[in-house]
Amino acid sequence: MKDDILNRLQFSLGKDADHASVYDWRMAVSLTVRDQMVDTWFNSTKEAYAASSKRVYYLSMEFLIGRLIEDMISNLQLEDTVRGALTDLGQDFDEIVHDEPDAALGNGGLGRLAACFMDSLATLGIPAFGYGIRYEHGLFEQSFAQGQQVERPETWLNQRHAWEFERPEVQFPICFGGHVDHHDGKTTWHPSEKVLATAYDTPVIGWKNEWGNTLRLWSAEPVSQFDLDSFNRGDYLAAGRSEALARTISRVLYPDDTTDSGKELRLKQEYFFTAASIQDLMRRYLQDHDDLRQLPEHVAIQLNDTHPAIAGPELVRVLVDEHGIDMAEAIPLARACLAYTNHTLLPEALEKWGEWLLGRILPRHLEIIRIIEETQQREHPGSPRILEHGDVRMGELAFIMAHKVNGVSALHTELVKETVFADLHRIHPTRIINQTNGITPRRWLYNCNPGLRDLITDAMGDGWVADLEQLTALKAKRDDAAFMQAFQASKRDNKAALSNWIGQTCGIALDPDAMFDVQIKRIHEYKRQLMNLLETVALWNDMRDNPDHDWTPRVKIFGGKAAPGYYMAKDIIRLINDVAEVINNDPATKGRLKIVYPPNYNVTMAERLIPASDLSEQISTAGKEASGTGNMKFALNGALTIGTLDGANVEIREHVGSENFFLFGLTAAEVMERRQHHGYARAAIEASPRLQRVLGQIAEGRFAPHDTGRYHGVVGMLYDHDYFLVTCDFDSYFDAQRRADNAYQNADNWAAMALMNTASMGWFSSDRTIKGYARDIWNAHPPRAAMDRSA
Ligand code: T68
Repeated sequence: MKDDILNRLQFSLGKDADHASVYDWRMAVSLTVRDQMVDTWFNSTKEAYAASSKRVYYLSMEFLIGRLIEDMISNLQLEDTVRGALTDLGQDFDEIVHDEPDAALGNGGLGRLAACFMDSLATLGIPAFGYGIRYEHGLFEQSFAQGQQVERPETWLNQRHAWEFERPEVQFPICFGGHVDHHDGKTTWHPSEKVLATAYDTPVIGWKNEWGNTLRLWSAEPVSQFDLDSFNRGDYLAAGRSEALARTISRVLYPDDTTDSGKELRLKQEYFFTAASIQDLMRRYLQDHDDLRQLPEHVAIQLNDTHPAIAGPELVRVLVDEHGIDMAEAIPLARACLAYTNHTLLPEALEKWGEWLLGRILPRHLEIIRIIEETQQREHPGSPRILEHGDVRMGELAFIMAHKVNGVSALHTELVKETVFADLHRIHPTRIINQTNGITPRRWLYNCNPGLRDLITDAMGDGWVADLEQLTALKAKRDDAAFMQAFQASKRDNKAALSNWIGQTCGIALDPDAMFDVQIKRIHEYKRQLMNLLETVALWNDMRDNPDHDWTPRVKIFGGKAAPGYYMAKDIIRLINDVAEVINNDPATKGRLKIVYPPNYNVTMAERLIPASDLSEQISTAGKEASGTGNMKFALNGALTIGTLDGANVEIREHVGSENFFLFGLTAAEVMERRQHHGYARAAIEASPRLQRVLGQIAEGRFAPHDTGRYHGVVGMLYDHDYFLVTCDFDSYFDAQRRADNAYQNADNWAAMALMNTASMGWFSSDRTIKGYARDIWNAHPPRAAMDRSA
């Protein structure tokens, strides 16, 4: 390993050890590690070909993969080797690992789920490709200026990406615009614009290096580099214009989660990566098959939300216009390949495109959508329409072109059946199924929490890493005093390490024995960071009123970004920072209450915070969080949840036991019912003196003394249109927090509850989720049957 690293340093980086920077060392290590997985990767491809396996194609606008170096090293079981080699070379392993920038190619849960799925597909040995976009700029970098969010472009590709292989030979033309000709029964699309999609492949190697799949990300390039005529005329800007325009398509990740931005460039991005992926998978299929009617036996295409929903019409277009299959046959053939995952019920997130815009960018696809619409209406008169009020509704399109549609938690799936797709569900009663989300235990326990990982492995071996349900054996350890002591110590160590980091990065001193209460996720009204903050102010008031009470010391940690155009979310961020400023400097609550909000929350920060958490905030308005996956990461790492009956919280509570979960709040049915009552928010505020007082303080400018009107908008919203029922759930939430306070006072009992969480979370492995998709949707199997470790 040492020689390999030095060779790489010399021959790939052109540096000698005496002059190498941390970056040089990291690249040398990464390339060395990468070499070690290439055999597995090649062999997996060969085996999938030899077995003529069905392949899974996971199409996703986002893959929030974060840093890869630790995944790669641990999947290859090289931790000790690499660490040892670097120590011998006088280098610091941890410093080198932390030098890798996060690949932030996603907004949040949806993109991170795709990354966990890639890990599980490889671990299970299911032949699969992840297809997405190689954004030059991932999710923006967040900083705070006087408490307000400032966004700066993210620049991960300013450095070489160590894990990818550029594939200049894998290149497909992608067309836009123009018009369509119908002649002698033949249809021709004459596009007005063309770009090239170039592939970049990142190997995704499963646990213990047994199987490797590919994450193939597309980058947009111009058809011709630059216009030599313009250049020779001296018009240098014109010479590069078409190049710049083409590259725009893969330039930046849209930072709006859960709002449909409806922008032309976004539609082009969606079609760009979808069309490239379909050309690629068709080429692969036609290499060793000639009958396109067998396509569904070999190809499963999963649409991660509606963003790649144009895959339906695109696949039909390819089958009909390029391969001469009848339209009537092509539609069901495409449907048999396609499946669609819904991730949200929020109306503002349901994608739609103006018919006019879609027709201008993709004229042939609009024609095909009309034919799909007619076919659906003929077969199912009265069916909900894809085309409505001048819009193309991508949810309906995805549903109608999919043989299976899935929700991401039990509750969410029921709500999908009852609300957004109620009418389509009546027509296609077996199409909607549930696949509750999961998380990869490799990243979210094994790598991010070495203390707990070693404790578990010492107790039961490492079989749990690829078979997480084995963790139930830990339940027997609750009466083992030595084990419980070590369990508590590992949490304490993680909290001490986090306190150090927060001291260094935020300049705030924390007491590692305080309860670490954490809410990390995108800032959104439905996730109710505001309710958490109001409760914090109420607690502060109570602490000041009763200074002699035996208060449980708390550290409230927030993390998360707001979409740049989401003004209410940005006000909430500013309010958190303003409140933190006042409370953190109040001598009356010193040592009892702190608020920290480290900027630029990302995957790497999650890996730091989650293992050091005691309490996990999962407090969305019931019915709004489709699943949540952060909730699973916390519980697996031994945090207790304070939460509503929303998304996967419901199933987490069933697994860990209601006595190990702090439940509060209205149910989804009660939420819908409450909204019918006129003036529900004012009534709730009137009934809660505690809440009234907090809202009064905020409205008076207690936390913005030089700009007292700053939060009138926020407070006014709570009084007049509190759509997410912060006011209605406030008292119930406050009470649940006090139950958590009391429970925390008994450290041994708290640890026993935490252990029950860790021990009960095996079912939430994304390995279980992927087996569900493979069985119920894809009918895909590992070519090596022996790979099914759960047998
Ligand atoms: C999330 N959705 C759900 N969307 O909110 C979360 N949307 O409950 C669930 O656990 C997770 O998906 C995985 O199923 C998102 O993260 C987006 O990020 C998004 C991005 C662009 C446009 C729309």
